[in-house]
Amino acid sequence: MRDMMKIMASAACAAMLLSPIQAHAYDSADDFTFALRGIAAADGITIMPGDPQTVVVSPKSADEGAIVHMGIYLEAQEADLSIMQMTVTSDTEDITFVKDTFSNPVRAVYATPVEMALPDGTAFTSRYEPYAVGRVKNGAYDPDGSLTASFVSAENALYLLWNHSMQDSKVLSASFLGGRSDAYSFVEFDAAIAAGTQPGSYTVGFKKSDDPTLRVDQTPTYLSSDHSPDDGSGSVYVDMIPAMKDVQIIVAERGNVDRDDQIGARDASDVLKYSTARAISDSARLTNGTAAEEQTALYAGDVNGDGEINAVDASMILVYATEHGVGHDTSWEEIIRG
Ligand SMILES: [Ca+2]
Ligand SMILES: [Ca+2]
Repeated sequence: MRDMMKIMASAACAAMLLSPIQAHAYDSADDFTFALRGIAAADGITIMPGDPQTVVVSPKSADEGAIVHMGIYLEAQEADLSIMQMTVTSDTEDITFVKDTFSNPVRAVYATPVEMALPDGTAFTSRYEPYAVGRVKNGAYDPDGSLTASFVSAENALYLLWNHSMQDSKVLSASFLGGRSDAYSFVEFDAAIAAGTQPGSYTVGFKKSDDPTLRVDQTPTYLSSDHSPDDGSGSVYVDMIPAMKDVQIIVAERGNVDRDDQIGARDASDVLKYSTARAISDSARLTNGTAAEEQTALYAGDVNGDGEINAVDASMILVYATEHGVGHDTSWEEIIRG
C-alpha cells in the first residue's frame, strides 16, 4: 500500500505539470477508517479481547438491561482533515444511545487547567478532555476543530459534524493527539441495552447511503480534506467515504449453546462434554468457533448463572427441552428453583 501511494504521489506530481489536478489525501477507503469500538462494560458483558467490534452479552444482562460504554476512533496515517460527518444508529429499538453520557470534547470541562500526560510521557495541561484531534503546544493542549453533536432520539441516531477550525486552517493542518490517530477516542458515549432484549445479533454502526445519485458530501458519513492551492486561487476539497467498522452486539440465548434454532439434547451434551474436558485441561473449548462464538456459548451454557458450566446446567437444559417438548411453557427461573 505504501509503495503504491508513493507511485501514485509521483504520478500525481507529474500530472500537475500539465494540469491543476490535486493528489488525493487518501487513495482508498482503507486509508481512513471510522471505527466504533466497545470500551468498557459491566460483568456479564464481554468486549472481545483484540476485537473491540464484537460485544457479547449474557442472557442475564440482557434480561436486566445493561450499558456498554462505546467510542468512535479514527484509524488513519495522515490527519489531512477538513470535515468529518458521521451518523451512528443501531438496528434495534432495544439499543439506544444515552445522551447524558456524551460530552463534547472540544468544550472546556475544567475551570482551571488540569495536568495530564501523553502516552509517551509528555506532560501538558488542559481544560479539555483530550480527544483524537489536537496538539500539545508549549505545555498546553489545544483541541483542534469544532464539533457539533446531536442525538435524534426518534431515529435512534447520533449525528456528528466536525470541522477543522477556520483560524487553524492553512497555518496548521489538523494533527492526531499523541501522534497516533487512535491514541485517544474521537467521541465516547454509552449505549443502553434495554431490559428484556431478546437473544440475537445486533449492530451499532455508521449510517451509509446506497443512493448513487447522492454526492459524497451529501451522504450520512463522509470525510473531506482541503487541497486548496497555496496561492490562494480557490478552495479545492476532496471528499471520500471512509472505511467503517461497526460493532456487533451478540445477546446469548440461555441454554442454546450451539446457537441452532432450539434448546435440546445436543446443547446438554455439549455442556457435559465441555465440563468433562475442562476437568482435564484448561484449554478445553465449548465450541469449534471464533472467540466470540465461544464466549456466546459460555454465557448460554451457564444456565443457572453460578459461573460454572457443569452437569447441573446440562440437566437443567434437558428439563427445559423436555418441558417445552410436551408443550409446557416452563421458564428458566422455575427450572432453576427446581
Ligand atoms: Ca441448540
Ligand atoms: Ca452453571
